[in-house]
Amino acid sequence: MLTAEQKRFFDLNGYLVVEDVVAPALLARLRQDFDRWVAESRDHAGAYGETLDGRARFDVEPGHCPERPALRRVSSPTEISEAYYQAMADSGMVAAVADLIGPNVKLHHSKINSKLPRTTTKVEWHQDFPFTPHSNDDLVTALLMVDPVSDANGPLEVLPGSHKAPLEPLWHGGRFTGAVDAAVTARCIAGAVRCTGPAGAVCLMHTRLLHGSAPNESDGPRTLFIAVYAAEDAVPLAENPLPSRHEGLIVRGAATGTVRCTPNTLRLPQKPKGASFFVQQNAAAAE
Ligand SMILES: O=C(O)CCC(=O)C(=O)O
Repeated sequence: MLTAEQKRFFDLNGYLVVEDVVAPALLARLRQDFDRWVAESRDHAGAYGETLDGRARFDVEPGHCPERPALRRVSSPTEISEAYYQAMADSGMVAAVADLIGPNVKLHHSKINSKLPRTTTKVEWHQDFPFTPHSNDDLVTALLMVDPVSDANGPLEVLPGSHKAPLEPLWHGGRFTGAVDAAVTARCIAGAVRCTGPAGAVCLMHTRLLHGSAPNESDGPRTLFIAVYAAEDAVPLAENPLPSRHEGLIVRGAATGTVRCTPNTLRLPQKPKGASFFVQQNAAAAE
């Protein structure tokens, strides 16, 4: 699915935006399910629902209310929506990921990160690998744009090439903050590139790439369906932060039972106790 030039861009920069990976009919179903969840969220004052480990499936931002819903996270939507399952297991997104880390690819976890119009949710700069360490780092985070993503609605921002640098600690002062320190953040902001695109585009991101995102200051929503895929021979070294019954699902190729190890040194993460890592990052940022 990807051209040699696209693969070269990913190798060099650690990310790649590919358009039209999901057909308009599937995109419409993804949007319809999400709109229904936003409507349902109006009946809840805080995080609600339940996933495999007993934590809430739906997380809302502080200030969420029926008049101004601020649903910010749906965990493992593939378990409750055929459309999200299809996008995760059988779409152009999977084909593109397989071109990068195939031939054998499995799911690690999935989620929706939502920024409804003029909400305050932001994502502090971090790398994904220290949240989801594996025996090797052939992992790709695929962020599918369910809505058009523009400069104004809180796009994913990345630091190109940072996947080739050492891992940055997410532990500070004896505490897992889920974010890099202030000096690294300043470096990221100075070199940040925004990943924008039309609905149906996907941003493929290397698990070591530094990234973050700002609040949505526009009148349109920014809904990203995020699926984290691993090479089948990458074995998890920490508990899955979003366990689901689809964890380990082979989406391309076959199960070989092989373990491939590459050297990395990092402190193991702390699983969030709250409904999402937003709770973890916000608690640390507020101090
Ligand atoms: O929702 C976003 O803007 C960023 C997502 C992210 O940081 C992640 O998936 O690790």
